[in-house]
Amino acid sequence: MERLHTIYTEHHHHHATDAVTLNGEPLLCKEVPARAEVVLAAIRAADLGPVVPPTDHGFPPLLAVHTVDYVEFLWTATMRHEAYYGKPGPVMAGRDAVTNKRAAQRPPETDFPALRDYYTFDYEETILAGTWDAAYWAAQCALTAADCVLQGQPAAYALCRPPGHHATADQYGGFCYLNNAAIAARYLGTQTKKPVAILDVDYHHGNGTQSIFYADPSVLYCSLHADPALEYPHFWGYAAERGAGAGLGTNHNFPLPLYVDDAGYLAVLDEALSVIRAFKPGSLVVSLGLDTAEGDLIGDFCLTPAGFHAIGQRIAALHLPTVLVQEGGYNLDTLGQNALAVLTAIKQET
Ligand code: Q9C
Ligand code: ZN
Repeated sequence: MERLHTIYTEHHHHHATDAVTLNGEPLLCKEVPARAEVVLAAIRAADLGPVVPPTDHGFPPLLAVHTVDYVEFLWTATMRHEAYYGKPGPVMAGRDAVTNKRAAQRPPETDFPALRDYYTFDYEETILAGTWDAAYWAAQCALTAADCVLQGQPAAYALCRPPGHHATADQYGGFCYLNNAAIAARYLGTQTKKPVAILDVDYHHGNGTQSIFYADPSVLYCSLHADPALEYPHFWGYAAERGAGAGLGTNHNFPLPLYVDDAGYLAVLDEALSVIRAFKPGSLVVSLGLDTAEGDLIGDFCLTPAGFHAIGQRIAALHLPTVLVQEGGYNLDTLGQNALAVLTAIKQET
């Protein structure tokens, strides 16, 4: 392929996780704006292809994945926080967040702290004044990348920030608010009327994506990730989770031991790719986390740039229209190089 399009917008800066203090202390969130900027700089330096802004698809494709009450909460959370506490946020989940994993009743409108904790499974998360704007436009980046492949390009890359794969239909967590990959997958399925496969190579299990499509036979979810017995998100990502109802058999988890290297990773990736081939999808969405890299600040895998290049080659060898969606990856010294290793392989092989 001549030119691999990158979809990028500066809106992500409004989710300014590097500029937050809580009781005088910095937030110390590793999901920072500089992540997107180092990837963008690497793409520009290598002249990978055009960098284009997202087009606005509005709310319908977001609401095809997320509930309207959740979207409304995210959109208004910092305003509601200020109205309730009489001072501006950030919105920080409270300790009740962790109790909300099972069926629960939505608390009354007037109980802001309970509502806040109802909509997250993760008490370390925060919603800032600009989080909604950044999350909205990240989802639009994924949708615009989907448009590129719908228009006939073999692949396109959405440089999404914040990431998305931990976000469920109605809960945020793990740095994720709107599930960019799920939104793109649902949109591709609707537009093409064909099954869609999602390959999630982030270090963490994409519990949000899994849950959104768990009973949906038209979307295959395959994920390689650190064993949830040892790693976040702790409660999801086991191999026994195979889907439910009509979607039984369309969810495949490949938990891996810590410190897995290129060879160990690629052997299991080949198993996942066989599952995807057998599903005969019309298109592919890749949740492209790069926190599997050696030296990542959060992940404990040991993938090298050569490993990332091989991942890109194997994805390209599927010969499917492919939307790549940026997820995790936290070492600013290697993130750009590793993204480029995957993306140049996709560009060369398709
Ligand atoms: N104290 C993504 O890579 N942090 N999210 C766990 C435990 C959550 C990672 C810290 C990591 C979420 C998109
Ligand atoms: Zn991750």
